[in-house]
Amino acid sequence: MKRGAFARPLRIAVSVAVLCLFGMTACQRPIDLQARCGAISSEQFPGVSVNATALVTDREDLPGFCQIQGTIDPNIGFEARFPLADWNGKYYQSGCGGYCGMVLPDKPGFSNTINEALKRNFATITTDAGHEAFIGDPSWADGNPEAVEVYGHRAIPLTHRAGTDLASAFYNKAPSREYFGGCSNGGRMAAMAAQRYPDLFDGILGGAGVLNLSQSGGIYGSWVVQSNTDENGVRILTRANFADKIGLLEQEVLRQCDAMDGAADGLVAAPRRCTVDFDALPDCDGEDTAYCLTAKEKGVLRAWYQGPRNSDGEQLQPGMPPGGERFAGFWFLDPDDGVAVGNQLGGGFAKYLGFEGGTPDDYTALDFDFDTDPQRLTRNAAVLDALDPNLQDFRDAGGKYLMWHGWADSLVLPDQSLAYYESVADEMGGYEAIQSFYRLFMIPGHGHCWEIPAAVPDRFDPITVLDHWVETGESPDSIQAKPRGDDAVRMPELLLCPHPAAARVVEDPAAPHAIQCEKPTVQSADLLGAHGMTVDKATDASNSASE
Ligand SMILES: [Ca+2]
Repeated sequence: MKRGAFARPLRIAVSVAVLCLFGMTACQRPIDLQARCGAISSEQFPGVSVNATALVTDREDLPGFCQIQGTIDPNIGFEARFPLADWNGKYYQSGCGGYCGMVLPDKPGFSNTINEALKRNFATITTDAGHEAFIGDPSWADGNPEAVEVYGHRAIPLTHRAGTDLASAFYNKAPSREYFGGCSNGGRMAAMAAQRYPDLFDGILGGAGVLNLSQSGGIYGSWVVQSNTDENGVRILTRANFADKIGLLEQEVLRQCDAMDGAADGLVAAPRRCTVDFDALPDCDGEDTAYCLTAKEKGVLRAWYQGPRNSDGEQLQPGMPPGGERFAGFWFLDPDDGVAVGNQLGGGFAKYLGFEGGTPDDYTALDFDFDTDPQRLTRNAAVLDALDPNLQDFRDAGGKYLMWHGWADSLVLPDQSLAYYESVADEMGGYEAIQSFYRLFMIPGHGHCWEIPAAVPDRFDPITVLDHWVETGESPDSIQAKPRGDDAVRMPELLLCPHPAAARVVEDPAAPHAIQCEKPTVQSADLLGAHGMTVDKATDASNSASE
């Protein structure tokens, strides 16, 4: 925001002034954006190679836009989409998921995508973060520290410079607001933007951030793969043998865990309070059907939900959150002809990004040693992990940061966002002190970045929420989540609350069954303790909230 606001408008102002000297018509005539689109490819932008431009006006789902494709130094593939009419004056830059490597401008929804911003008339850009590969494959990182640093965080300012230069030239006007939005690895990039580049963006969206990528990829990722592999190296739970059992498992977990948050309402809102008893599920005696689990299957589930431990029984990471069964199935059950994306993401981390000095060529996640290897995951921690709790510069620059994470996310554990939010609160004076610029919404029943439908309403428009926050300064006190049209959900809508507030039914005869967000009481503070925070801190939050 700030840096660009000084540098570029000067150049633009000069060029407009020169045009005006030669005749007023140049000053008054609206810019012909269709002509500008083609002309962009013949202009020079520092560090940018424009390879192709096109006018796209035949998309039924999108407003007409100028499509600009090219490369940003050192090797960042990008696509920018600038609306041809009714530009809202603002810029939106998306992150990318997994290990990136693909330019995905037409990915649907709000996760690491640009079309939803384009529909709202933003000038948009998305990138591959500096290398070409399938998003589950990190082998490009081997022997390429520059690419790792670009992927880790440098792609953020390099893309910002290029994207805002292009937009400023295209519209002959610098953007009035600049936003970043990402989920999963894009959520990690969002945190990096707030931590390392605090003056670039007026607003940041960060969902399901894999903030501690080293431990998440190395420890949790390896644990999920190892737990689900037998002594012959064969995967135990697969799509073919277990996908039909997910419904049974999901129902049983809901039965056991729903009421643990204080309300039997179809929401598992406090999954860390619930230790699932898998013995309650029917055993397969003889015939293996969709209505029973084998002893081996139960063994995998116990390990998955228990989470990584070393041989002393020390807990290294949390386990899968109860309530995330359908999502665990989506991410970790291998199809017949390949490896599920979740297994790829975890399986490759230690090998290509985690260990100092690399690994033998035949290393796999099955070789990860939970006693000795966690402390070896240092190779790229400094450039990949987004854990700096000091957001003072971002706050002082006026930035707003909207973060969310699903309580049913079994791919990127939700505890990461809670732990980071708590660390920022600790660093910067408590929850009340950071709510003016940084809010976290934990979403019961929400999986990972809306990639597959949830059992509860979990859809909202984060761009509009953030934009309203930035433009008005009014922090979002709640968010109404709704189902997508074709989602089969257990309730019509869901009220999301900024942590540590929680949704509560209002005890008001005039408004029966109304729900609102309430700051924690002593009782809910105990609930928060179960979410992975200490009870003392949560109680402190309730005390300060009542002052
Ligand atoms: Ca409940």
